[in-house]
Amino acid sequence: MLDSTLQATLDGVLARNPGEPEFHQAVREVFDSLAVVQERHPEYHDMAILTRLCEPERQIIFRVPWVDDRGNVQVNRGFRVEFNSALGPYKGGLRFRESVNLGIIKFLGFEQIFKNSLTGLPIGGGKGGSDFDPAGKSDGEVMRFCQSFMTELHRHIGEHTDVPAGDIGVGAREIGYLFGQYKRLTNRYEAGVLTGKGLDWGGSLVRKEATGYGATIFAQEMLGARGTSVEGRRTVVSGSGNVAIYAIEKVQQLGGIAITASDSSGYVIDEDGIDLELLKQIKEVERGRISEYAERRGGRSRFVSDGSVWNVPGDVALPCATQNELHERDAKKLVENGVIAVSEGANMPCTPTAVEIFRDAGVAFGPGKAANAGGVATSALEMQQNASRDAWTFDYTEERLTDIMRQIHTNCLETAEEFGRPGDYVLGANVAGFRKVADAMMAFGVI
Ligand code: NDP
Ligand code: 2IT
Repeated sequence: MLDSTLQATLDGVLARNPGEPEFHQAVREVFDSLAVVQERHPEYHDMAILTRLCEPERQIIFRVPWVDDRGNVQVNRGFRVEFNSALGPYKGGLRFRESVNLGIIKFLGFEQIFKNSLTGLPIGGGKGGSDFDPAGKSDGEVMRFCQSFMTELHRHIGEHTDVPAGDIGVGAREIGYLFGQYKRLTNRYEAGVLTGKGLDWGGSLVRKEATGYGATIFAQEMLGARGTSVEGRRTVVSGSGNVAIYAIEKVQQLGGIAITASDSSGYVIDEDGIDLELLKQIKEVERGRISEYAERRGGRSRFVSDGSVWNVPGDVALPCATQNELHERDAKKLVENGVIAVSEGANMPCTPTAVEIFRDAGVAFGPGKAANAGGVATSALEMQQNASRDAWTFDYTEERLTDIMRQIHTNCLETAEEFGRPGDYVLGANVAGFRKVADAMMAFGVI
């Protein structure tokens, strides 16, 4: 229950942002956690910290015209929401997918503020994207779209201002086209303006792997706190993109067995454990569909086109596809099947009711803003390397990532304990992420 001042603030935020259910969902969750902070820190309310935090510093919406392979003019909509720069330049990915709208970008940007704060690195929160979907487009079409997108975006970003990266639908190919156009328009080799770059032109080792590795490391830490580990554990994974692939890789490195992967057409289950080289070949190289995995793998693997991947029994669940992909019934099924840990590789993949079910059942639950922070943290390490014109080794960079994930885990756990909710990683992540941003905003005065 929120007290009346907090409730009034929340009502105000919801009312001034109509028709944005995902943004409302993300804001509500944070407010629920912050009730305990508000009691101890009335000064935050006096300075309208929450009201200001929920209002993006800047929102840019722009037309993205481009010409398809048949010579037809296409028009998409571009977004960049520069949410909060109290801790550093706005930082966060770009999502290219048909379903993208302002509310989705705002929920992602809002979550990014707290996630970036939790990394302990100097990055603010932002997010962007477009309702353009690279799936089914030729390389030439993707290139022309990216060039048009950057022709507007370049005026708003910069290594000290706003540093985009990838998200759904944006990988190394898209970042390459975007960086090329930025370089051409500005006549500057400003490597730190984008992260997730190719290794030959300013990218960081481990960035590609970082989000997925980090989500599994977070699961390992949560299990460690309960005296067990990922080793030997059956792990159910959704998605088969950047995050899912490297979450599976880390599960395998830690001795676990990842038995599923999915995309928007269905899921595959492989009782012998996912063959990662085959999955990478189909998804990263050929940009194919997940059903091809079962066709080529054979053995004890099969493709399921109807039904939920969460019906597959497992000890650990790693949702790595998209928001609200794991519902109440899925959570019930997972609990019934004995799941002990859930670590969110995706942003907000579990619905609020699903999260409640995990909490009531005593399942270790790692919320996305903590569990998937390894990606943006390694983006910040890429920025460090760019600023010092250096390139670190894989091992050194991975060691830094692992340390950061462990620190986030400890911070969440200790903060939850401090506020009388031991083991509540949602509360721990929201409060720990919030405090640092709020204190910086207090220091800056009303801006
Ligand atoms: P990719 O585009 O590489 O992969 C996305 C995967 O999720 C694909 O398998 C895709 O299937 C599936 N998917 C996407 N939307 C849906 C949907 N509506 N229903 C079913 N399946 C869907 O993206 P990422 O792996 O980079 O991102 C996955 C999640 O992780 C997102 O929530 C993102 O915000 C989050 N994240 C990503 C980070 C990163 O560094 N990349 C960092 C932190 C979080 P299909 O091929 O059919 O579209
Ligand atoms: O949601 C996320 O944290 C990302 N998509 C990564 C952001 C980044 O700047 O690396």
